[in-house]
Amino acid sequence: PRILVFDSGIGGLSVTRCIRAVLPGVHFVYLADSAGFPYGDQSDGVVVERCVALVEQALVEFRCDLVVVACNTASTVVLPHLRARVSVPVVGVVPAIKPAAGLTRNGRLGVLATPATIRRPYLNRLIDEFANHCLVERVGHPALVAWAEGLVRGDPVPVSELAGVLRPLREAGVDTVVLGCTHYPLLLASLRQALPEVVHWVDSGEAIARRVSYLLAQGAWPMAPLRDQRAYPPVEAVLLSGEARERLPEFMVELDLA
Ligand code: DGN
Repeated sequence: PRILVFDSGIGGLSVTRCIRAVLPGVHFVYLADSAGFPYGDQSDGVVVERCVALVEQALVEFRCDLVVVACNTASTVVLPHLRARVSVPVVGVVPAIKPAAGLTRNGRLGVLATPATIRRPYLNRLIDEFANHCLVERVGHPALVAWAEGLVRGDPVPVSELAGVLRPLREAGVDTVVLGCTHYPLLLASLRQALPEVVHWVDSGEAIARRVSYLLAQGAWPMAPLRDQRAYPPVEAVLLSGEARERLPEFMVELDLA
């Protein structure tokens, strides 16, 4: 089978890495709407229109069996529209509030996401449903995705500025932080450095990987385990514009996706 993983930028590569860890034989096409990045700044209508058009086009071109919208910001608005238009299963991503609420020991949770995701009512619904026994501190900051994108160019993450962004989480004394944006797992080393007292950093990658694996099994694509890890098919990446496109191949090697 072939899976189309879609994001506005390189964040979905963190999700691709998780899916590939459980489904090593699968072919991946990674599509980043780097020409439309960042989605957090666009209206819902623009995000829906771009995502639907790009995914439809990519499905025709690459004939994939399943789509993963590996972007929290887009998933909140685009999934019903996409499902109405394409005939393959579509998997979206939501912030991992539920598992995080099960992991915290002191009942203090941090949620780190794009400003758009933090503003959306569905985040409050998730918190009401799964974490109403917790004190939840939300931080939505636009710089984090830009820093993650900078990794492709080899730019170091400014850890002291990052610590500044994370200050409300430190002051709230959180022991568990939800990474509610797919770019953020790429910043994990710097996040740990900036906020060493946090015990659990929880993202949605593994849950998505389980969902994808379940759906592929339903569709009767039995997956033979690969004996030789070096036989993984490389991820085919398509970026729509920008500097990242030129530098991506090296970065994919770093992420072990090439
Ligand atoms: N990776 C996207 C997310 O998970 O929300 C954010 C990227 C963006 O365009 N802001």
